[in-house]
Amino acid sequence: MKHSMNHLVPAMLAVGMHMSPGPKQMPKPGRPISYSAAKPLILYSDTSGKSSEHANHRAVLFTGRRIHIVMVAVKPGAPDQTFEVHKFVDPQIDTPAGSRVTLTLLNMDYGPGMVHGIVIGAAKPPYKTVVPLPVTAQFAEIPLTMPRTSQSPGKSAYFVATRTFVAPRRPGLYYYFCQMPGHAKAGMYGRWVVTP
Ligand SMILES: [Cu+2]
Repeated sequence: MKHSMNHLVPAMLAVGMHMSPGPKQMPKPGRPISYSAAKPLILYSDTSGKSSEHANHRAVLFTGRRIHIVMVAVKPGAPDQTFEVHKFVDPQIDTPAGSRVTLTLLNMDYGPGMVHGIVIGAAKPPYKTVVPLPVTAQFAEIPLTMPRTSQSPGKSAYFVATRTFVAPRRPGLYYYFCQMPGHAKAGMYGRWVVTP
């Protein structure tokens, strides 16, 4: 038994390395990054996953066991209190059950109080000003992240936060939303679907 396990480990590592997608360079946690350092993250966010659109339903599907998703909070030009993924505003995000998800939040918003984070869990809309967060009903949280530092996007520094978590093993409908008081209520949320 032990012998066969030893054989499995290098194979699993090789698969993991081979299948690990994501932006080539990730910023160091806690430090703001320049616009030029943010650009590859924006490009990755705009292009990763497989998008689908019909009527006013927009979804971005991610497949595989290891997934990297970059969500932008309020891209310049996007409506207030929104997330952008794959050039969609607040799209549905689909990830397979049990997949290992690395989620990066890039806050591109500007102004006092334009602090944003992400909670993924069972709490469903309509939301109150403060969304109660029972630990048992959420499966991931990205802490509140500061807005950009300058009115000019090109001259700004940007704050980024990344967390890795395992999607629930049970397929189902969840939601992602911003935990800053008032933001989810104002529409800063979307569906997060755990697919079989
Ligand atoms: Cu927010």
